[in-house]
Amino acid sequence: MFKKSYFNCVSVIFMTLMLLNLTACKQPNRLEQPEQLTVSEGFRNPLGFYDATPTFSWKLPINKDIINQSAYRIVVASREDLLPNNADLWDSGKRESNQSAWIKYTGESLKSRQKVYWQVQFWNQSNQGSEWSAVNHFELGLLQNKDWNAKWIGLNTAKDSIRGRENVLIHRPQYLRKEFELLDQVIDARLYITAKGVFDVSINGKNVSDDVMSPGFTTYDQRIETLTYDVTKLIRSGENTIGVEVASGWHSGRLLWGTTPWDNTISPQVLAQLEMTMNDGAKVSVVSDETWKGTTNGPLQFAEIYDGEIYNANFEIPHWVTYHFDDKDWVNVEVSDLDDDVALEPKRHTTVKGMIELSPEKITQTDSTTIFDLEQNMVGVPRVQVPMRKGDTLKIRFAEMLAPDGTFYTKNYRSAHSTDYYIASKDGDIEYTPKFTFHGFRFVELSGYDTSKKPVKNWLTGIVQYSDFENNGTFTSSHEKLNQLQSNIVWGLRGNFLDIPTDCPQRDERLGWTGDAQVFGPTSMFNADVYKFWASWLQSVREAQLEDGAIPWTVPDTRGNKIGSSGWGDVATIIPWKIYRRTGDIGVLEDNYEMMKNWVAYHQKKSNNHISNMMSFSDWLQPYPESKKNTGDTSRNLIGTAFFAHSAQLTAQAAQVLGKTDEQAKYEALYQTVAKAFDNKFFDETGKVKDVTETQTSYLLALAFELLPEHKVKNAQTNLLRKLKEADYHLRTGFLGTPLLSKVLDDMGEVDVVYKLLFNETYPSWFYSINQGATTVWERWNSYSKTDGYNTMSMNSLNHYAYGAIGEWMYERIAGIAPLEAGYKIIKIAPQVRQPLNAAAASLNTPYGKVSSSWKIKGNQFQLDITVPPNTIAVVLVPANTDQELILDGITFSDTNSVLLKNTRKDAFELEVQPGSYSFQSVVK
Ligand code: RAM
Repeated sequence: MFKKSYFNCVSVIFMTLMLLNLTACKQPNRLEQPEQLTVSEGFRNPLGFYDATPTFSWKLPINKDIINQSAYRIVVASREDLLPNNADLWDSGKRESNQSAWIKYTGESLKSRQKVYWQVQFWNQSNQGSEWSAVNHFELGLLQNKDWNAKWIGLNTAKDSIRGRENVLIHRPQYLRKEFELLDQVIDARLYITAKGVFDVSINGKNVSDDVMSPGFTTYDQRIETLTYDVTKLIRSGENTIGVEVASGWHSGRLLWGTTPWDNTISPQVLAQLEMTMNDGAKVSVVSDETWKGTTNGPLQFAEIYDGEIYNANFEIPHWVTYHFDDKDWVNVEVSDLDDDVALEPKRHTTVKGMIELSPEKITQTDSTTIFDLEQNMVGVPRVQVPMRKGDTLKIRFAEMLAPDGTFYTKNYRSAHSTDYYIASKDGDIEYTPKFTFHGFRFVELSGYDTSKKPVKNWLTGIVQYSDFENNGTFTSSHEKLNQLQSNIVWGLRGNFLDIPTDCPQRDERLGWTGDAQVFGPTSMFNADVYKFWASWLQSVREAQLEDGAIPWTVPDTRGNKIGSSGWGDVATIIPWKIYRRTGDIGVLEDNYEMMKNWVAYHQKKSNNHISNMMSFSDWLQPYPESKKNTGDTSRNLIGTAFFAHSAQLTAQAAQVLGKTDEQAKYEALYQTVAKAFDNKFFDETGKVKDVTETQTSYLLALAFELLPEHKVKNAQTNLLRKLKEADYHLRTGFLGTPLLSKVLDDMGEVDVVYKLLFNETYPSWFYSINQGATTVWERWNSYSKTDGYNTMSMNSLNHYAYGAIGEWMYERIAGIAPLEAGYKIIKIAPQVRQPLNAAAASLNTPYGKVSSSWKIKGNQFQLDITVPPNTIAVVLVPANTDQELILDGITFSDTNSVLLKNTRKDAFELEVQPGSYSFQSVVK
């Protein structure tokens, strides 16, 4: 009996295993899992997330069996163990769709603090399913003001009435602390925190994060961003202390035009809420309230963005963020309630951090000072490690460049003192990194150190700070100066993406100038993963938009003068549209559509019979202005009318994408009407500018924005070429005209002329500044020259990204990667091969994965290597003498499943290419 049942049991197990094996064999192999999952504008597993109605995106793995996606399924749950089969928040079900980015969440509504888990699987072109992706997650921050029990706290630093530069009220930095005891073990702890000002927080003596200048710069009178940190590991059972340092920052500090419209007499304040879950499930919280104490008697005596810091080590407060610290000399904080009309919202893009460290290449010593050369104009702070003598003051000065005699050139900082001081409390080595300021510099001058010691390079490190984003693309070529230009563009981006897009990072300005943003935004999207950065700033633009639709000159608006400028305010239409083209995410159009319409309405209000009379900074800093004005020679009204038409056209296009047919027709008609008025007013019958000064930019605007009737286009193009020829093929364009040059000439078939302009070595040109030693893009084509020294104008930034706008054309046309459909679902790869280049290459992370194009030419042998990401298709133009053969991956080309010849042009093979990597060779000429 026993024996028999034993036998039976074994056979049952055996049979089951066989069966299982059989079913396993029958199951088709699952494809590899999707990768690089992100939510909303590209966040990876965010904590303190802002978006309760997120979108989901993923990328298909690279595999020869994966060409396209035919379907997907997303599952979302409140606990990881519920996935994939018991998703309690949302199960999209299997959806037939090739969309693998920006899928809207339509599940249960999500709330503050909620942790959400999700994963996705897809099916390929032959309906073969993939493995489930890894489980990703996000955790929402505090979404509403009512989630806060904390109060704003701080000391009244206004009452000291200290006045600084430009007579602006100075707030001494504050140190705020609170002790608390916990009876039990903490299993989970979140710190929600923000400031009116900028803060740095630590718990039990340990820094909570390496973020700097948080919470960043928003329209403070409407919205302040909040940060969320997982501090579980910093909190212990028993005695704990939290300490916050807070300084003026953008909120209560000095900004151009004196003070801020949100009133810098308000002393900096902190809002903090520490929420803990204990071992037994109990919730305990510690919030900023009247029980906190504070002092301004700490080492940081002064901190201003423009002017720098004063750190006096004699005032250091050892152990002030530990429990038994005696704070009897500290005072109770003042407390105020939350303002109902200022929304507290989780930060919606990444924080600023020290991203790169630079070491000096050269040092030059005089008797008592040493100059360190980082060989790169950068933005951030220094870390100094120097020997000092007790009581001495280390003075740290900055400069973007040296005067020809080797002395410091700081005139272009204007009123920004941009100097840090460290006062030593003892003999010996000190280490200091400024906390609540930043500088734009390549050179650092130190004085006040112990001169008995010989200065060495490692006394100084340059810490490059910018909003924490990743590279999104690369561009290289066979031409050293073009590569330097690319590097200057990228450094301009790093230097001016410090929480908001700024005009410049070093002088008494550093503001969100809308025109500069409009001009450089598109190029930034190639080089860096900045969708979230722009989406966040666009929220500030929406908030800053005035009743009548005007967009302030700078956002956040620091001037409050209630008027818009054409070409600047058009950031409202141009950036959302450009982001949509790059990402394919219609969310950015949905969010900004009302703003676009309102801006067009403002244009309308500022026009008579559709001819604009709007204020404008015009073609800012055009070289050789006859008018001798910064605004250049192009008619203000011509510029305004051109942008009116263009913004109406972009709004029509946005309406079309959003399916708003009536509005599309309305804005399309408006665009046509304004274009017609523009043509009548500013162009004669022969396509020549009339009644106003004829400039390169007047033709560029007319052609770029398609404002002329068909029969005048050719003549206008000829006139533009004449103007260029008159200038010996040099540009005569400022901020608004320059970005249009390459596109307009390219559309005219004049790529040779673009190359000529781009490779010009003489003023005004991109390489001119490179020849003068530029390591970033300059505000003026001749901010400095080896022969004449510095431009004498006070407005002379050496880190101004606007002219870096040419970068878009370098990626799209020199390397040749452009979207044919929004988001690069269809890609065009069509490099423009011209001397003096023998090679160029670019790669770009699209929503579907990395696309790359790399070409080289030797004699008449041309080679193009490309990668097309999964779930896209590419139209590739291989330049060639098409009488000669085309080689694909080493063998004579004939149609394959992946590459089809669509057209044989005289000078190129046009191919349709499926995802994968390919190498083409052709004979040119
Ligand atoms: C300057 C800024 C900026 C420009 C405005 C009009 O002060 O630096 O670049 O947009 O003027």
